[in-house]
Amino acid sequence: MSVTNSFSEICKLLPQARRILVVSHARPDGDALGSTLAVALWLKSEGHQVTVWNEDGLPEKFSYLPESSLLSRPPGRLQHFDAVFVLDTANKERLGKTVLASFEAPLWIALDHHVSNDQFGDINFIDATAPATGQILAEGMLQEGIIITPAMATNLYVAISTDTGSFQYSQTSAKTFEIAASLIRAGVNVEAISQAMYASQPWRRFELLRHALTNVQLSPDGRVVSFALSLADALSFGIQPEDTEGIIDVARSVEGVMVAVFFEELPEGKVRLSLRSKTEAFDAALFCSFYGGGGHRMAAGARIASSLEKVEKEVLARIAATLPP
Ligand SMILES: [Mn+2]
Repeated sequence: MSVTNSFSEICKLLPQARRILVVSHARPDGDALGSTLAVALWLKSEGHQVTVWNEDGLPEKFSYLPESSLLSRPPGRLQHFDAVFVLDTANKERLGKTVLASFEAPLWIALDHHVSNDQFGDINFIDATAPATGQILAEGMLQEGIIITPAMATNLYVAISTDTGSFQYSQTSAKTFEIAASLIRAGVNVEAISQAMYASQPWRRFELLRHALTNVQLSPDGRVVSFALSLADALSFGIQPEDTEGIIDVARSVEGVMVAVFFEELPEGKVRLSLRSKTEAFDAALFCSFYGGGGHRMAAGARIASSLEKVEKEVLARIAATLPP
């Protein structure tokens, strides 16, 4: 295992790899998918034979990403590659069982911004100060003089925009805006892509939002807001796994709230916990690591094997005990 701190070292290694697999974490978000597609398009333009997988395929709501049809689900039978490029993924397991069972590669390249990244690659380029994996990639590509096509620029822009909560979260910096400006010069249509990202939700998700707004709970001290979604309700709305993404950010928007929590009941007796922190005094990643999860200081998650009621009670009590008086 070795650690590298530069994108150029990755670039130097690539010519020796002909067949390259590009992957990112299961239940992919905009950063995972945008980064994956941007890298795939870049490697294709360099003449590599590129395969792009995600454990959960392409969620319907990301079908607007340019060249998104490059991405497919892993086949479930073993294939051989010269290298695998792993993006936005803190540890191997996050790739998902089927992805891991579907390939062998002598060279693992990991590029990520999760502080919890365990450096599973042969080459690891981890920048935990970056708000998105897409920003690390765009910065590297700009520095290396790689030609960024409009399709690559749009994928990178989506990666950065979605992971920064539309250029709002704590690690959004002057550099983030400079890189975004370069991507816009490279051909991003800001109005069109913003509408695709933020103004194109299906009605079923809006129904879920209405349900959330009706059932959301505020703690007596006004510092913790929480919402629980049962499996029965999820089924009645006919929601897709990606529909619950971002519901928590509506709750987060309440004045005085320090922590927002979303409990989602999953099949097989598990609960998905999503956490957002609005204060330095509460580290969401640290809190979730107690349950075997992880993420970032301001946004993290975990999966807990227990009933929805038990998890709700236990987690809310633990948050109350963790927050400063
Ligand atoms: Mn990310």
